[in-house]
Amino acid sequence: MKSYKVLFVGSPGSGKTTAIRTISDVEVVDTDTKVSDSTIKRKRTTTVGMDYGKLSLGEDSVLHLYGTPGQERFKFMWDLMVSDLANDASALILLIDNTRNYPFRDIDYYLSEFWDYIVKRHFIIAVTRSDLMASPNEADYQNYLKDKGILAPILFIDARKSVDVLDLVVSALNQESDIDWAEVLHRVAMTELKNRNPDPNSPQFEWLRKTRDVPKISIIEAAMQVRGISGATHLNKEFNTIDTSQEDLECNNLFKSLAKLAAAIKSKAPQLEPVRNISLHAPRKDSVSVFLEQDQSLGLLTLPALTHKQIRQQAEDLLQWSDNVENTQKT
Ligand SMILES: Nc1nc2c(ncn2[C@@H]2O[C@H](COP(=O)(O)OP(=O)(O)OP(=O)(O)O)[C@@H](O)[C@H]2O)c(=O)[nH]1
Ligand SMILES: [Mg+2]
Repeated sequence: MKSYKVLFVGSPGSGKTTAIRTISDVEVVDTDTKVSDSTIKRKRTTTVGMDYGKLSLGEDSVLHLYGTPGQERFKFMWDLMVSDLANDASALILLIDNTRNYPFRDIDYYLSEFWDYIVKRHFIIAVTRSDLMASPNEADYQNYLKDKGILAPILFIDARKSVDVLDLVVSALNQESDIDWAEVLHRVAMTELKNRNPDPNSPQFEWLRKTRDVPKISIIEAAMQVRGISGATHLNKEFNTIDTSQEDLECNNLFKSLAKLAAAIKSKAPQLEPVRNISLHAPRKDSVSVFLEQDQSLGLLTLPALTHKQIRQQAEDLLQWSDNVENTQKT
């Protein structure tokens, strides 16, 4: 039996679990858990263990599909998977969510995180959720990669559609000419119509079960699990504290003042773009940053080692997970 492996990586909500579920012959063991108790703007669950699925490619070959958890706080899993389970994978598929604030920045981030892994394997970029946000378009992505000197196929897909995900897999395994892709496609389409049975013999099954039991956590708890963040405060639209890790009242008040400053700038200089982030940096001290959205703000105290770009990436990830505050308070 010939066996192939591909690894899916990408930002939270980019569709890794969905893609694997869409084409797997076996039920994908559910290691998703509800996202934080200040809940969810983009989706209700996130992967905490990993995704594993399996697709038969004919009588004597099989494809194993692995997906990493997207959230930074589960990053230890990335290293574990890259060095172990998916070390002999032949391709890395990077899913990019086109609705995120800076999809190109996501590409840069994953390129640098997985560079050593990528250079030895097929590398494919798949852009998801472009039905919800059309820009950047295919040409934009191609130009961006060309400028960076990266040669990688770019596919625009809907991770919920088996045909689209299979296209990705075909591209990932394109050197394997002895696979009857038409047959695989037909079978996957048929399976979509049937109920799928769990495969209790899968060696990952037991392992995955063990990784399931993760308590629900809030945006503040999630923030505190990110390397380099030493304090966090979540503010509502009126700049009142929803939740905080900070005992230090002075620092909390500083977050509030910075958030209010942004509002003041907006009212005093309406011709300017609204300020979305204010940061105070001192070379050897913790940085104080506030990230503002329409209905909420997140204040972060971060160690000097973290660059501003890293802090921003973390704040974006965290904020994209928390529901707008009005909704949260209603429910
Ligand atoms: N509209 C739209 N929705 C999509 C598309 N691809 C995926 N989705 C949806 O986006 C969500 C993606 O969620 P997941 O598959 O859980 O994302 P993930 O990458 O596993 O996220 P983490 O486990 O948190 O890292 C699901 O609700 C999908 O149904 C797409 O192309 N268009
Ligand atoms: Mg997932």
